[in-house]
Amino acid sequence: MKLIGMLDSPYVRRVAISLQLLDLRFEHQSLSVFGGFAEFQQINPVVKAPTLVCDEGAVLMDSSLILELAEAMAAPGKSLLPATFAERQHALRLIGLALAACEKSVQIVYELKLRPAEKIHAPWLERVQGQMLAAYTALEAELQAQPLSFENRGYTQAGISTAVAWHFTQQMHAEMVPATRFPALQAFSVRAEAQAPFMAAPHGASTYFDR
Ligand SMILES: N[C@@H](CCC(=O)N[C@@H](CS)C(=O)NCC(=O)O)C(=O)O
Repeated sequence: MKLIGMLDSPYVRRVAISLQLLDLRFEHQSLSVFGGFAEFQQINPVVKAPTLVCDEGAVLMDSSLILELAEAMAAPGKSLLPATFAERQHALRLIGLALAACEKSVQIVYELKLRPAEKIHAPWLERVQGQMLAAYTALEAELQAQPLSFENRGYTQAGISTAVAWHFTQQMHAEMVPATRFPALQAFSVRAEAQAPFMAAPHGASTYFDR
């Protein structure tokens, strides 16, 4: 199967890291939804990153749906989601907060980089910034109450999505979300970025390389 999209997208990155941890082999094509729009259209006319081209030919999009398929493809007993109800509920809350933080961070990028300066709508930008901060404030409180960990290869989708979201926002909008105000998230992110599956899929324009 082939994962399409650039690793500067937190959605593409969470999929690239998760596929490795689920022991699912994949090729990666680092294609931009902007600079590579026409080429992307040939693969997926909707031009959404990530796109997954399955071995059977199906073209999937949306990171959570791709990860749902990946969980179904993984060997029995291999999963990034906890099995018990209480732990699953907690994991889904963290993943939801991380995805909301990603969505708001990406909206801010589009607002600031795609629109001409005179067309930026300040009230909308303020609202989205507030939502992004609310998501990180809630995530920080969750991590303070119950720390996430990668010790003993304890990778979970909640951990991956939280770490990827935080790193993305720090790359794009560090001034809006000062790391000093979110010490648990910052410390967890530093540990996550030092892990092999994260280093193999670094934020940016490069291609995931199967080492
Ligand atoms: N909910 C989607 C969001 C994916 C998304 O918005 N990706 C961006 C790149 S970061 C994209 O495809 N942008 C192009 C567009 O929406 O036109 C997911 O989880 O995959």
